[in-house]
Amino acid sequence: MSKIQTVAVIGLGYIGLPTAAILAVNGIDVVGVDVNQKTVDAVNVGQVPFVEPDLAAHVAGAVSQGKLKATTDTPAADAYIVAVPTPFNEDHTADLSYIDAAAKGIAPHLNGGELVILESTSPPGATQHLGDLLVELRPDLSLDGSNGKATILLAHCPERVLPGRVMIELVTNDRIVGGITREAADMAKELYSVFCQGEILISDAKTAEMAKLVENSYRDVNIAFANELSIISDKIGIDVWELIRLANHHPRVNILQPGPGVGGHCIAVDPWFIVAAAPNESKLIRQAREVNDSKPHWVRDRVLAELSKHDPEAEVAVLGLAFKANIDDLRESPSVGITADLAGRLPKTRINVVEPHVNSLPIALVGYDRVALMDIDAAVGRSKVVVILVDHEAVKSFNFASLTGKSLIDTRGILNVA
Ligand code: SAJ
Repeated sequence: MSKIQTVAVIGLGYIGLPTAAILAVNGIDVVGVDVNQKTVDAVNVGQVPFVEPDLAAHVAGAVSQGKLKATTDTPAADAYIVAVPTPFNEDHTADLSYIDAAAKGIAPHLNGGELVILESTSPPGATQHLGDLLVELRPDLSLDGSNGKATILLAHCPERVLPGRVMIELVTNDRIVGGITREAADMAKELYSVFCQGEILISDAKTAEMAKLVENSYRDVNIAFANELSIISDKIGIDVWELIRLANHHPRVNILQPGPGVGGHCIAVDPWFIVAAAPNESKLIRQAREVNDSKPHWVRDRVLAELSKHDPEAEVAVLGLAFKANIDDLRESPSVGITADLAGRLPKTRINVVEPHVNSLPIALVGYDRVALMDIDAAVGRSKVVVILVDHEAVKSFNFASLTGKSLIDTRGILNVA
């Protein structure tokens, strides 16, 4: 039985809420803390404010058993898990203000001996920054027992779950636990053992921070390679999907898939934290980001080129807004960017948007009277240029066979599945 009986999870977003729920269904008394009253109210009646398979059942179960509740004020607890956003500033450095706000909420409740875990994806040094702030706010405490002071056990445990598979991967993924001290790492490992069936690997905080950033950069660099191949293939007139399929028959080659760009709040963000930490040394990582960030412009130019082949009244169908298939998450989505870019450049063109996972257009597309959300049959039926941006099941199962006289741009290769 864990020494930790009560956990406060600060930030009830895409990571905090699933973590709170999985701890609660495994017997821990969990209080979720969020600045958003609507989120707090939703959780307290067992509801979830976003789509993630199985999350609703976990939250509803935990709340009905009295193991999970939510509040806007940080309570006293045996352990605190900080899962707040770490967006980047204009200059690509990390904005740690949400971490700082969490520290201010936690500090008054500490007596020494509590575990504080930073889960938010963070630049190297952020866990130490959090620790420095806690000790500044509570000079009677220390991070390592120095000067005989009681200790705050501080660790970084990056989340690595894949949106769409969060409730499975929380349990099955291996986990890295980087402690400011070994004692902190051991206690964090004990807490994660409550629900994690994967291996829990111990390191120091900065290495754990970098491990998370490196995992996402690895993927970003490899997607950039695929995206660059798609542009090269288009230029020399070959099918990139066939090219990758063939090359991947090599036993040591595994090229990822090109797309309209890289979206989401992780892969498109995290590599910048490495670049900011070592700007002159991160050449490949920066270049990959730039390749992926420029892919939406290339897609936009292809749409404009196809549109110019049709009459001036021709309409465009945009299939998918989410940052990847079968989720409702539009954050940092290249598809939203491409659609907004087209809407801005084509004030006279109707843009028919299909996104089966949302009920209304995102803010970036509001205010354009010629941009409308509709079902896929209507959108494809009335449009001369059809651009596939997301490989949602609803898009993949559509019959594209008879689109005579229309231009079809497939950024996800769903028409080329062998
Ligand atoms: N994408 C491609 N081609 C591919 C794979 C992905 O264009 O072959 C695009 C997707 O369409 C999407 C973006 O990349 O726009 C990111 O999607 P993803 O499925 O690769 O990753 P995320 O952002 O949903 O989740 C990632 C995961 N990291 C890794 O796989 C290394 C997840 O494990 C992390 O927990 C998550 O980031 C996070 O929170 O950091």
